[in-house]
Amino acid sequence: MLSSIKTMFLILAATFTFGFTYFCLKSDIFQELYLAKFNSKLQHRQSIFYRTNPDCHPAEAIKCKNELFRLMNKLRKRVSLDQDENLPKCPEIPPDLGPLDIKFAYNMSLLKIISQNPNLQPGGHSRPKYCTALQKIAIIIPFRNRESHLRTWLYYMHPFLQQQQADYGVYVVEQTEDTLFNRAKLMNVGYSVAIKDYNYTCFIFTDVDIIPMDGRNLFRCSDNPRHMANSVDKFNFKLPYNDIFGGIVAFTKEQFIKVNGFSNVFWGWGGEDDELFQRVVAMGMKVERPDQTIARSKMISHKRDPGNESTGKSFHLIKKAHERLHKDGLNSLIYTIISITSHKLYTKITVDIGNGEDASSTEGILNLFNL
Ligand code: UD2
Ligand code: MN
Repeated sequence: MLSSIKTMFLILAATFTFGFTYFCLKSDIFQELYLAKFNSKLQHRQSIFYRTNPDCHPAEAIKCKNELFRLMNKLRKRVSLDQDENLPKCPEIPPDLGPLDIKFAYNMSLLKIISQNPNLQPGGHSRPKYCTALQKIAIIIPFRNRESHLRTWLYYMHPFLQQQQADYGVYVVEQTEDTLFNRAKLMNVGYSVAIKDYNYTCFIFTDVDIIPMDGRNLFRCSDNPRHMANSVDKFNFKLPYNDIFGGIVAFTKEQFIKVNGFSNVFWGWGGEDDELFQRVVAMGMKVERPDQTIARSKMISHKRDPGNESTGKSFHLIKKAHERLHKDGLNSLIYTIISITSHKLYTKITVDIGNGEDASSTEGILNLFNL
């Protein structure tokens, strides 16, 4: 009798321990704790790296940067992105897509967004469960001081991308210094980091404040670079001018390399998008755009951010876009990664991209590129 009570007790205890362990492993809290530990390890590695490589700071850092990447990626790769390659291909057009109700009134908490997206992997990655996606997409967002916009973006865009059966990762690229914002250079940094993270085939560069209003606006790359913010409420759902190329653009890896990425010398608001358009044309490509009804999008209304004033120099720069193309872009990109951290909803890249001193005057910029 005593021994059967003992056995029952043991079975109960074992079931409880097993159940509890399973629950912990699955739960958000555990995953968050795991990530926090993982991130602190990452930062620790970085600080050791900088201590033991005192010369490794800004400008001449290309060699060191690669070494640092190698170290950090070794750790980050532990968060597995392996996929079962035997799954069937996903359909060209995912099912059940249509108009979406987008309102900016919510005060979204990160925890709520996390709980609504249980299938996300650390770093804001996701891919369809039952099929192999047609493209592997990195979403790159330039960022500084727009926390509430980012929350709104994450709230709407994770479900949007998952509905589209996308295999994707979200990269938020934050400029650390208080100096003039450089959206284009941040995009180049996002591309350079993401390409080392996973075998992405498509790069979508998007503002943090634009949300598509229809699931049929497929976040995909095509035979030519795509402009996907061609029907924004702010512009009455029309193109304000023909060559506009701002807001959201999509490039395959090959297309982005062909144009040498964005220019790095556009500090402050404006012009960098038009310059990229010129690069696309100069390299013999066309710009594609989705149907304007399907591409309807909402932009969160906002004032110009402090630190993103227009310098009035972009006009001169755009004029010389063709000449600068091969010397200014991915192949001349200089930056220092401060940290790369895997949040549940996105990968955050904090970066020092300099302060544009080399480009503090139009003459300075033109001299820099011998123009
Ligand atoms: C337009 C373009 C945008 C860009 C910009 C000129 C459209 C729909 N949008 O948007 O793509 O070409 O003009 O540079 O055509 N940001 C921060 N913090 C800052 C400043 C900017 O996070 O302090 C980021 C953020 O992702 C933002 C983006 O940069 O959405 C563009 O800046 P903006 O929203 O101030 O520019 P906007 O709305 O005039
Ligand atoms: Mn905006």
